Order: sequence, then C-alpha cells, then structure tokens
Amino acid sequence: MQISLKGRNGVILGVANKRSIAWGCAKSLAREGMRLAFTYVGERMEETVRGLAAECEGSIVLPCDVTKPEEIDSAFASIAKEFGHLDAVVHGVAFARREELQGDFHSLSKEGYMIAHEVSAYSLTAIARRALPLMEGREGSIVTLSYIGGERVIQNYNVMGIAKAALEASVRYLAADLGPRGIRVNAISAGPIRTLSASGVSGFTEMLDNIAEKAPLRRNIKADEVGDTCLFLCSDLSRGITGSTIYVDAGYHIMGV
Ligand code: 1JT
Repeated sequence: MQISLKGRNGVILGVANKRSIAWGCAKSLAREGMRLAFTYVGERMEETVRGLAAECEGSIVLPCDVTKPEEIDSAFASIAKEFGHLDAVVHGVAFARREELQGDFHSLSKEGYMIAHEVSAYSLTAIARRALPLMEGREGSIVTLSYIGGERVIQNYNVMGIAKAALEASVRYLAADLGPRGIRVNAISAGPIRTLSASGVSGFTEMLDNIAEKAPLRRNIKADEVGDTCLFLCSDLSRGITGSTIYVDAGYHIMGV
C-alpha cells in the first residue's frame, strides 16, 4: 500500500487564506499528486483562493456557498465535467456569528443556532450527497475538521460546540450509510490554530499558551500536521478506518485538569 494519490481527484472546501487548516490539507494532498478543486465563498475570497490554487498543479477553483443548494449543485456539476470522478472530499467549513462565540450559552438565539449548524454541520451531509455519484465504484474518503469543543465544554466555544457535536455524529451516520459503497468518512479533531476563524476570538492567545503548557508534546500544532493526517485519511493507508475522529492536538485531549 502506498500513500501516493496520483491519478486521484479531490475537492476541498474551506480554504480562506494561507493560514487555513484546509490549506494545510490541500498542500499535503497536492504533494502526493492529488488534483484538487478548491471552493470559495463570495467574490472577496476568490482572488486569494485562486492565488493559492495556482500552487497546486491542475487544480480548479469554484464558488460554493454551502447554504445555497444551487451553488453546491453547480460546483459539483463543474467537478464532474472537469474531473469525471472524485476520490476525496475535505470539508473545512464552519461559521458562527461572533456574538455567539462569547458570553452566556443560554443567550443563544434560534437564528444563531440555525446558522452555525447549517454551515458547520448540515453542510457535510449536503456535500457528501453531491459527491456520491462521482465516487461511485471508487474507494472514496470524506474528511471533515472538528474541535474538542464538540465533546467537552470549552469556554466561549458555545454554539460551535454543539455544531461540532452534530458534525461528529454526522460522520458516524455517514460512515455507516456509505461504508457499504466503499466510502469512508472521518473527522480530524485539531488543536487550536491561529487562523482567520480564530482571529478576534477573545482570549485565543491565552488558550494557545495554556495548551502549549499542558499538552503532552508541550506545544501547539500547525496546519501542516493536520494536513498530513488528512493525507493519511485520504490514502489507502487508512483503508480500515471509518467513522472515527482522530486527534491532531499534541495529545491535549488525554489530559485531565
Ligand atoms: C469557528 C470559529 C470554528 C472558530 C473556531 C472554530 N473551530 C475552532 N475555532 C477556534 C476557537 C474558537 C473559540 C474557542 C476555541 C477555539 C470562528 C467562527 C467560525 C467557526 O473558544 C474557546 C471561540
């Protein structure tokens, strides 16, 4: 068995800039020869994503706002036309309104709840459904990005915590559903990384320091470390793994207080 992804195609959602965890995943996959389709949201992001995609041979760039079913459909129609088939989906999409990532959890509005879940959890299933016909008869791999706030209470993570719980449960249900077709579905629970999403999160620096102090490896993690685990999950080397959440967090999750 080889890690090589030559001749394989993947789609990657959630690259916003060069610090994105999804970009770390893209670089690892491209390094082993996977051809990639990048998606972006809104015109503001297009130029940045095109610039990054230019570093990955043979890649294409498509608009795809996961809250717009027509946009998902047309993105996958383009992928079908350009690539013919798909072997991997990397889902690195999440969103919550800033006011929902602080303060009292019980203040959570229905609107805030719905938006976070639509973008961060439901979208995995919405994307998987469109990817299915392109993965038919192939041993595909679907990978999503999660965070420990989906299983434990992490102060301020609030609505994203319950959205990540729904996301990780979706991974299990999709894995059971798609396993008979040879498609594997897994999540990577990444330690916190200073990305665009994390910017403006109050107390983020203190959180990084706290983890570097307590994690077994005594440091934070980098997006390329998540990328290499994503590569493993998209390669044949992980052929026996599905429905799992794998931690890339310097071991932080094993520690008690
Ligand atoms: C989103 C944001 C998803 C930040 C995220 C996220 N997953 C991890 N982070 C970083 C983070 C954020 C908070 C936190 C711990 C880590 C921003 C909006 C889009 C979705 O609290 C302790 C708040």
